[in-house]
Amino acid sequence: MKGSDEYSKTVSNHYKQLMEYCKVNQERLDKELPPPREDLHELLAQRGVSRRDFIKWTSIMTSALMLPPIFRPAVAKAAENFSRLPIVWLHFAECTGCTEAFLRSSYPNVADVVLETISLEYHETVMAAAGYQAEQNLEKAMTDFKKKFVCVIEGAIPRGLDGKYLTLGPKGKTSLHVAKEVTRAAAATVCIGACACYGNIQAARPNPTNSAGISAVLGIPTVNVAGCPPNTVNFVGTLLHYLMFGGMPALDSIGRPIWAYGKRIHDFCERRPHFDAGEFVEEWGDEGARKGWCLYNVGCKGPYTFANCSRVRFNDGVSWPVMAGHGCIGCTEPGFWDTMAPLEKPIAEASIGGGENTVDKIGLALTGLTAAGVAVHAVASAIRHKGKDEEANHG
Ligand code: FSX
Ligand code: SF4
Ligand code: F3S
Repeated sequence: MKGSDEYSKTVSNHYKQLMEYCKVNQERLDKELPPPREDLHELLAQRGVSRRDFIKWTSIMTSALMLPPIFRPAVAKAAENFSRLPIVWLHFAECTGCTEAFLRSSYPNVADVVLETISLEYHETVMAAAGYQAEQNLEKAMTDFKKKFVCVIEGAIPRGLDGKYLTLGPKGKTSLHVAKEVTRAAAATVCIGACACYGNIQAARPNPTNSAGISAVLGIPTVNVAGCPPNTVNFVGTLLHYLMFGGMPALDSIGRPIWAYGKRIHDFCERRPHFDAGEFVEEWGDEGARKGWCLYNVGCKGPYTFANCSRVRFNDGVSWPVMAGHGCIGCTEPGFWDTMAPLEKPIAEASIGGGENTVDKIGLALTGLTAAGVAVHAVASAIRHKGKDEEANHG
């Protein structure tokens, strides 16, 4: 009993200190960031989103970020400050599905309205400027908000032919050149989507353009909001964290925020009881499919995939791939087109039947690897921050 009291006291003191840190940081940002471009509450009212929905959403985001309820007002303040954070959003080799996923919700929810307030200094899909004017806007944003803006990158970088597979703007700069230039001037770089994180479809075998993700190409640390496309909650949560604590959240060994990508899909899946009971869909449309049984035998890669899809779902919690009836294809994992193939069959046919054991062993091994990766990352970051300045990190 005494031990558990001690533990509660330690935890509560830890959160009090974190809260203090958050307050100091939010006060600093209040002084440093440009004034709000939008009044979030006015915009929420205009879009028909109630105050009650906003409060409910801040509670959901607080727990999604693995923070106790005392942080709810700080999350609300960070959301109100969203429009003050300058963002430069670059597009490289990708399908623009990430941007589309964020812009195309059928009805506005709180996260959509918060995203609507975002201060996009440069975003090729939504900005009116083109050609030289667009390039000037980018240069102006990099100067006006030097080391204060967040660079968001969607898409991989083709390295083949000295980067000439992808050129941008009237001067024909390669994506390699633009990425180096902009990330050097940014306070932080957030990769949105599997393409910018790890190369994705562009880098799938045989990868004729020699494409890869931003961190691998530039040798800089990036925050990887993985998924194809990623969940809006994971992007908004990452920026909320930045606006609360002045830095990016803790990352796993491959750059993904642990609060969003720290757990396996399989361990929170609503079909999991059927997996444990050995009840599997064997082919599309069979009786098992109608009964909502486990999709492992038709290729679900949930046991090998780390993400919060089964917990937070998509489109305001409406659904997610497995709920819609198709297995997870592992889109938050590096190289999933190659490593998770065939997408509609189990990776190892031999594991069917004895699957339970095998899959759980793989899951445990992966969990162990991620935990080890987290520890390695923490040590590596500490060394990096001790020994090098930010410029050096940008290589
Ligand atoms: Fe990639 Fe995003 Fe998949 Fe597409 O742009 S993560 S191909 S949804 O759009 O980068
Ligand atoms: Fe859910 Fe897929 Fe795991 Fe089955 S294998 S329980 S469908 S995540
Ligand atoms: Fe991707 Fe699997 Fe989630 S396919 S969206 S990680 S359920």
